[in-house]
Amino acid sequence: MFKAGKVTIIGRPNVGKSTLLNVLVQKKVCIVSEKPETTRDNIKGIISGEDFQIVFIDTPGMHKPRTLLGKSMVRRATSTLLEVDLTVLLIDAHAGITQEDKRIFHELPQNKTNFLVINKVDRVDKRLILPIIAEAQKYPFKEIIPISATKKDGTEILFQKILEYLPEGTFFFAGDQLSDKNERFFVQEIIREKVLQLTRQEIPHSIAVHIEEMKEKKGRSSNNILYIRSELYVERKSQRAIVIGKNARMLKKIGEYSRKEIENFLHKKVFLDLWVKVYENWRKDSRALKQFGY
Ligand SMILES: Nc1nc2c(ncn2[C@@H]2O[C@H](COP(=O)(O)OP(=O)(O)OP(=O)(O)O)[C@@H](O)[C@H]2O)c(=O)[nH]1
Ligand SMILES: [Mg+2]
Repeated sequence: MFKAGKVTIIGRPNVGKSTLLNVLVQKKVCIVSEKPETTRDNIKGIISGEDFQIVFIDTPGMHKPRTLLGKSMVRRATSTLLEVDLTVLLIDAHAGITQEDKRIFHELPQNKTNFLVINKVDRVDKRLILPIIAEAQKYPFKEIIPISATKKDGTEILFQKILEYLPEGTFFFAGDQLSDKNERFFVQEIIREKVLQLTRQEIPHSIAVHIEEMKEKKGRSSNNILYIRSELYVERKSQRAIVIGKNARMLKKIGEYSRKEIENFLHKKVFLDLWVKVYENWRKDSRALKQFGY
């Protein structure tokens, strides 16, 4: 029997949804950072075997939105609930089951299969996990599974349990397809990840990356080089100065880290041309959101 299904991973910001998706599909599809609200779009990660195909969906963290971008993120996450066979509600073992987790739980379609997955168990004393499981048992979850996504602990059990519940079906995507997103999207996300990792405070939230151009050019030797021109948008002039840094040191670092990962990802030599621009309050501007694909 061939099994096929869609599975959404939903939960508060920063609980490890993107990390978990990458582990489950055994590839880096989604960017990860220690800052909340990293993921802004639904991203499908696909894994296919001889007798199965699972389409996992990584979603933006569910939070109380303060901007138009935040609203769009939460709407996108919620919209996945309708299209899937199974929902993984991910929580953080360190925080336990919070009020917000309960609110998200009440949004889950109760006629479908819902799992509660307790992540980051490596961060807490094992004795603290049992009370969380006991509390979770008051809710109609089909399975309650403790894991550590970063340590890949319990993730194989989770994968097998998901497979067990999925219906009989056929391929949604070609067997070798990894995601529903294209190269341009991945390049944009890799650059955004490096900015998130290298900057602090409000910069991670205020950054948008836009790929202007991606084009093969003849390199100095006869080998081709992929020329990528990308614009980094921030919301204020002061943020622009920070992203560029003294003697453009920060921007060089962002460029260097990004280029290395893009080259690894695309298996191509890359020339990365980065420009930092100001788009005042873009997160509250519907035209900007459209332009940036949010
Ligand atoms: N200790 C520990 N840290 C983890 C684990 N899983 C994820 N993290 C860390 O938690 C942080 C957030 O991870 P993400 O995967 O970006 O979380 P997310 O839920 O996708 O976050 P948003 O996209 O912002 O909603 C990162 O620093 C991860 O390395 C885990 O099992 N154990
Ligand atoms: Mg994420």
